[in-house]
Amino acid sequence: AQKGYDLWLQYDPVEKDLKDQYRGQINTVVPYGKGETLNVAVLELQKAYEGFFQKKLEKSISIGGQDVVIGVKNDLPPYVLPSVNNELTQINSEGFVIKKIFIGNTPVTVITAQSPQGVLYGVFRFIREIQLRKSLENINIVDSPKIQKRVLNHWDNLDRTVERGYAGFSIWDWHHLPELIKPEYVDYARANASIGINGTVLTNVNASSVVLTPQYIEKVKALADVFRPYGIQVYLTARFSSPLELGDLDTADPLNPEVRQWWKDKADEIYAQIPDFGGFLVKANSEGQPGPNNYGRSHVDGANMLAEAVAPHKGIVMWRAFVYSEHDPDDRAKQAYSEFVPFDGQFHDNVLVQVKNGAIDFQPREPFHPIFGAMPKTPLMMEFQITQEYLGFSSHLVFLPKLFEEVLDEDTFVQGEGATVAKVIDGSLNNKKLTGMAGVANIGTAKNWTGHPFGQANWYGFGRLAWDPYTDSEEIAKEWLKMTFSKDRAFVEQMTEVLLNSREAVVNYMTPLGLHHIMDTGHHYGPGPWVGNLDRPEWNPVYYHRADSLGVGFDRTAPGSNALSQYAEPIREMYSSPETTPEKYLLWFHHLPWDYQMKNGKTLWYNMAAKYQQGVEDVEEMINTWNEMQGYVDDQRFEQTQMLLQIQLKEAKWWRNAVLLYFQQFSGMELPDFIPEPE
Ligand code: GCW
Repeated sequence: AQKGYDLWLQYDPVEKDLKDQYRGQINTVVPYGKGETLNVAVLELQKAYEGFFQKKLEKSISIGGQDVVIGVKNDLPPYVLPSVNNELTQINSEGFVIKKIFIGNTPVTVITAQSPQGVLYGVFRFIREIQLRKSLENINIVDSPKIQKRVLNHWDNLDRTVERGYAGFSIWDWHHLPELIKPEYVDYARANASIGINGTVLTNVNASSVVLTPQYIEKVKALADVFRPYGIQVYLTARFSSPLELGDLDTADPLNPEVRQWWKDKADEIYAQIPDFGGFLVKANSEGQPGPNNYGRSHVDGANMLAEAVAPHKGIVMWRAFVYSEHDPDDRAKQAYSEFVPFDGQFHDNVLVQVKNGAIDFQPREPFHPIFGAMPKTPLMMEFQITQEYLGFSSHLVFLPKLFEEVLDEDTFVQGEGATVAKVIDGSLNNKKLTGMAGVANIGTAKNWTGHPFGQANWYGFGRLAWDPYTDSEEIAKEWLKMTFSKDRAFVEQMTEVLLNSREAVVNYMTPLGLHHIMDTGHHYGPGPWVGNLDRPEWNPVYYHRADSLGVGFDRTAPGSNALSQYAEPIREMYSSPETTPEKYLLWFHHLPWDYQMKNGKTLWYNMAAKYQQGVEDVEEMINTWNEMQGYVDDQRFEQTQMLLQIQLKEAKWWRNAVLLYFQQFSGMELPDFIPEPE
């Protein structure tokens, strides 16, 4: 069988010397309460136990020594409650408490929460503690998610192709739904619940209105029924022109009463089938998608209309800020901010404005999006891309939590120092009542879900950061490696280094020093800095690097596009001069001469070459380390990764050679000696 299907939920036998110790802490499971979420929690614990100890975990109805008591607070027996009451006051509706307590002289482990979902998260956490070989002896964990809506965005089409998907086809088998429920659906839900993901948008943001027909709503309901026990809400993308396409209306104008009624009716129809339907995700007036602007209306008009339709059902609208158009050729990076910031405070309470992490498009590195911090009265949702559209698809090993962490940790300075992006997103900066984080999924029909075995780490890491955006990416790397491959120290330490360096490696060999969007066009795979013939100026790599004989880079300071003015002080001032701009963002904000002298005293040209070379060497190092890991990993994943790393090395060289040779025409400078002759 193909390795990797079980993701990080491999419940392999616990080592002999630890087995008794762990088993001694888990006698039977004693569930209190009822309901399908509690049921799946018990089942998961039993499944894990059986894997760890090859023995069935019995259920009992009364508490004995070393039992695991699970249930929501209100269902627990009165003699258990006092020992966890204090902890229960510290958690939110989805948080949990895992605590070793004594009832008289009887030691038991309690897993409790305010809601069944919290209990399920607690059970998964308890299992993880065993997977990570942590002690259960005096276990006392109190944890709550810091962000409310933790959702995957599937860019899955109804014909099962996946936009920017590199792991096969869509896992949603629409053709056989609603009757055929595949085991994958359950395992998908388990995996998501195990990391706290509580929502999934099933369909592509480039949406088809067909999914809103009764025939499809029935299919969506079938999936929602599978996911519900796992605390996962289902969302759909809403194509703005749906009333035209499905509703016999001749307009989709959001201020037209018939259109408004159409959406209300549509929402009612969906909620009649799926009472806990999450709501809509909308891409409007972006890349040719229809939207309120088509009728001379604003994003607020559009978003609020949909928000009103789902509000009676407690639904939300996630309205994307990813907008740019060919009519504003000056600088694409500025457009979302200029279009959205003036509307701050005008969106309804159940609208989240969903903003990509950077102002261009999911590049290997971008400065944080200037909208973060600039809309204090509007709930803003982070959109990360887990699928590697611009980062080597599923061929390259890139550990994205490092990228996500970098963005979340950036200081927007909007209210003085310490106003990090994470604080904008978790709502703490401006007391936002609705919070969210979205990740564009990298999941498909590949037998290991993500194509590249290490792509799983990015799904896992996204979930962990959506739960707690302050989590250290190093911790995530270690957890994932231990649960996915091996707990051996030597393996974990060396591979953690590989994961943590892999993000900088891809930046080095693709777009160092603030370069961006120089991938070949359309598919975005491999280098294409020379492309300049596409109709829309902002789709051309030459638009972004602006190389000429005088220099390279995009001047976004005042004399240039002045996109920099969208950031707060002191960023604005610091980045206005190349000397005080972090070198990682240098060419994002400045157009500089090829012989511009950098901090190390060498020229820009030299440094650029050095970065590309470094990127290649980074991959070589990854390969060397991986080759030493053979003893820790099954042959299948070992060899698969080994072969994929060879692709990555070949392509790192491709990038280096292509970009440097292309830019050399402009720089007219010699390549430094460390760049090898082409093979
Ligand atoms: O990243 C770009 C992609 C498009 C995508 C768009 C978006 C779904 O190239 O494929 O469309 O962004 O995020 O809407």
